[in-house]
Amino acid sequence: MDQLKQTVDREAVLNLLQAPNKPPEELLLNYKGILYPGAVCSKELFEALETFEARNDDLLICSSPKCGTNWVFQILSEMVSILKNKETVLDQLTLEFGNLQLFESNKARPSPRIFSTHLRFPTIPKSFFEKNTKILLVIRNPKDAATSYYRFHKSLPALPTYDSWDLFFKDYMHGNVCYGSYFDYVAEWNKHIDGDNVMAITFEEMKTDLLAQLKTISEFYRLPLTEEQLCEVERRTSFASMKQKSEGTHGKLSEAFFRKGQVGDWKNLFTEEQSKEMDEKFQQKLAGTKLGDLLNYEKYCKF
Ligand code: PPS
Repeated sequence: MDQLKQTVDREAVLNLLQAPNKPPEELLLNYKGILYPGAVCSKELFEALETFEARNDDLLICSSPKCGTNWVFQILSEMVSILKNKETVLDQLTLEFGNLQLFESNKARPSPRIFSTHLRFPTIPKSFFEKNTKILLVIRNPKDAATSYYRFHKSLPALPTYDSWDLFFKDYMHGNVCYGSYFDYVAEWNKHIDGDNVMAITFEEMKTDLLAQLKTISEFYRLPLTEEQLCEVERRTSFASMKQKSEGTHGKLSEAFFRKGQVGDWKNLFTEEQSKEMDEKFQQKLAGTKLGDLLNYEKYCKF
């Protein structure tokens, strides 16, 4: 039975991630050659997304898994709430999660809608580009993204479990994980990063100076927050603050979504050999590109 038929909100999606009700062989859905979490994604929804109608005032967050989606969602949600004088945060709508009923209810939501997605560039509904929706691309250094993703597989029942980091590393490097290759993801975006409606930010820059990044984000979205309001957003979206609230926002999955929130945790997991293998992949795919430079690989990805 389709569990989402009864409830069409984010809580239902979180419940399915926690208790997927699928045998291990059905945890992954292969759609057009890319893997997805089968507990919350379906072919029907992907087909429906092709005709999704975006709005100019939607806020779209794009990121490869484990690069800071939930953090940036919370930031945008706090910014919008503060400007609207509301205490409640908005619902996080993940484009590709849910069923057709949820898809329909998302269509009717009032503006501004905040969507997040891990979809690869070619599968993002065209209408976001036709409507000139502003898109925030969040990227993170691949070593920490891989580390976070591996830990996530251990703590999220909806994803297959790996017996070892070495096995996960192989799959990550070959793009045999949900949403495919990190390197292809960033390389695809690199071809579309120059438009006025797209801005890229990095996890590492947010960790270094969150307030400065909040200013940049609010200017990009033309959200006229005062210095004081930006400081309030900074306070509410620190790792400690989000982790503290996470039982309310993410229920039983709070530990899975808010783990360490650090830069450089990869050094506790990667071998020298694995580190070199990833360095080579970075050289091949991203070195010298605009997003490759933004990642500041030498600073964040060397022992
Ligand atoms: S997901 O599941 O793909 O949507 O995950 P995503 O939200 O993109 O990324 C999860 C990682 O982001 C960390 N995180 C934060 N770091 C710093 N500050 C704040 N406020 C914050 N919120 C989330 C989260 O802990 C995951 O990283 P790791 O390295 O696993 O801790």
